[in-house]
Amino acid sequence: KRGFIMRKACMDPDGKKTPRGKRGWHMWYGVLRDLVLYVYKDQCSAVKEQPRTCVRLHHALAVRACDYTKRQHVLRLFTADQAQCLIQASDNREMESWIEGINWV
Ligand code: I3P
Repeated sequence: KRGFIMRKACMDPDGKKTPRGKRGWHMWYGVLRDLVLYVYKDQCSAVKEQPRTCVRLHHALAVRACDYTKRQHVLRLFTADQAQCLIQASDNREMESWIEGINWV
């Protein structure tokens, strides 16, 4: 699974709230592979550069973010290090596909 996503950090590792100034939405190109969500600037960088971030998905959980109503097609990703982020997909089908991908990698 791969594609453009919007991402917003909520909790840093150890469940600490992400500090102000770092909670904005940003667009990234995500690649799901081998229990990791690799986060790249764009499609091109995914081929030739190191990822900006690697989100480890072992013992992670993705659920539709029903409590987040400011945007549509948003999922909440809980990781084993107790970090949390929101990911917005382009439509509902994409969101379901990311949830499935993350929960079943
Ligand atoms: C954040 C940015 C986010 C906003 C967040 C702000 O500021 O405006 O869009 O989240 O609100 O802190 P910054 O870019 O300076 O980090 P929402 O879009 O969800 O409102 P928050 O403090 O409630 O997380």
